[in-house]
Amino acid sequence: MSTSLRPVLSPPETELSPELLRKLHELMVKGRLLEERLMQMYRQGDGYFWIGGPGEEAFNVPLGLLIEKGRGPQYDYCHFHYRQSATLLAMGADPIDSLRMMKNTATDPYTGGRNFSGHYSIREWNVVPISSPIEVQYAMAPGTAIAQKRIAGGRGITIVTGGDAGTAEGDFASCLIWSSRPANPLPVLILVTNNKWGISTHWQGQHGEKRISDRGKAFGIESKTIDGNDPEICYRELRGAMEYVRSERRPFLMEAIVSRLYGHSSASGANRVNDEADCLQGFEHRLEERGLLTRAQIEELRARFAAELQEAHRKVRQEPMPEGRTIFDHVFSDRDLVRERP
Ligand SMILES: Cc1ncc(C[n+]2csc(CCOP(=O)(O)OP(=O)(O)O)c2C)c(N)n1
Repeated sequence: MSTSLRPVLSPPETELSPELLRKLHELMVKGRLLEERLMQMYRQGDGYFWIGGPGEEAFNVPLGLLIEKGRGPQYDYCHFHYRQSATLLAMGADPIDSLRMMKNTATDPYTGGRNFSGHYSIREWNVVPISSPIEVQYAMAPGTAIAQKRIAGGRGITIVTGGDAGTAEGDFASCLIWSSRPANPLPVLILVTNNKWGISTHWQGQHGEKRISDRGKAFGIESKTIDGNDPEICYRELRGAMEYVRSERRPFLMEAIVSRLYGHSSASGANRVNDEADCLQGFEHRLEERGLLTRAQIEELRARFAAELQEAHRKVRQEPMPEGRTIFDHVFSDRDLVRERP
């Protein structure tokens, strides 16, 4: 597939430590295997729908490692979209819970077995419920950022992610406008993972602007496009952008060019594509060349995670589905009031 998109290359900066590089790699492998297991579950009838982020690990893992997680406005607020499983893993989520959400078991801690795969919600970490209608998260993000701005000395920021096609929605424009009002600029890190597709519509026919990040310029928002397939670039650039938003209390718009390795979702077949760069393969070659990992160590890591996920799958298969009486739990703020209505 041809594309006219060229990421802006980052200037050389300080090297990341070997420990951090191995950690990034380990989480990227874990993230990829988790998605492959979820797709397998869907194919085996242990789930109704798959959507996730295989191909975005080089961006999503560094993001998760850099987030200041916690509850309340002193910590980062996360307004994510549905391709963020590797970010959650990097934040410390247990992979078995993603399997539970896939299987819609009552044990799913994110939605009690009531939502699609990839639709996380974690109050303790300020992970706002992920929405199926795309892009609404961009309109909500300024709200938490306003709360964070009001806190004197606060370093918490709001982080919002979404896809390239969704930037055509008005919610994205609302985010740019509300984050950059001169009277009250907001600490929002506005992220767009550009995989060059909106389900089956290619980027090239839809965007008059050269880069999505260019749209920030009109609002005076610091903006950048980066190579989202390179975890070292992603880590450094995200770290820099986050530090800017944390200390300046102003917005930053970052576009990351990523790959979509299994199509849009199970609705489009979830088959492996071979014409897009695989960030994990590229990173592994680099780590081998630098002598930081051997092929045998990489294979051992994969085998270990694959066995763990297989075991988790077996366990989740035995877990109960939610009971009918819980259907209104967590949907309305006052369940009894709703029940009393005629
Ligand atoms: C408001 C709304 N319109 C349309 C859809 C159908 N839809 C689901 S995903 C998607 C494509 C989104 O593409 P993009 O924003 O590039 O994100 P990606 O899925 O590629 O990461 C569309 C149109 C939807 N879910 N919500």
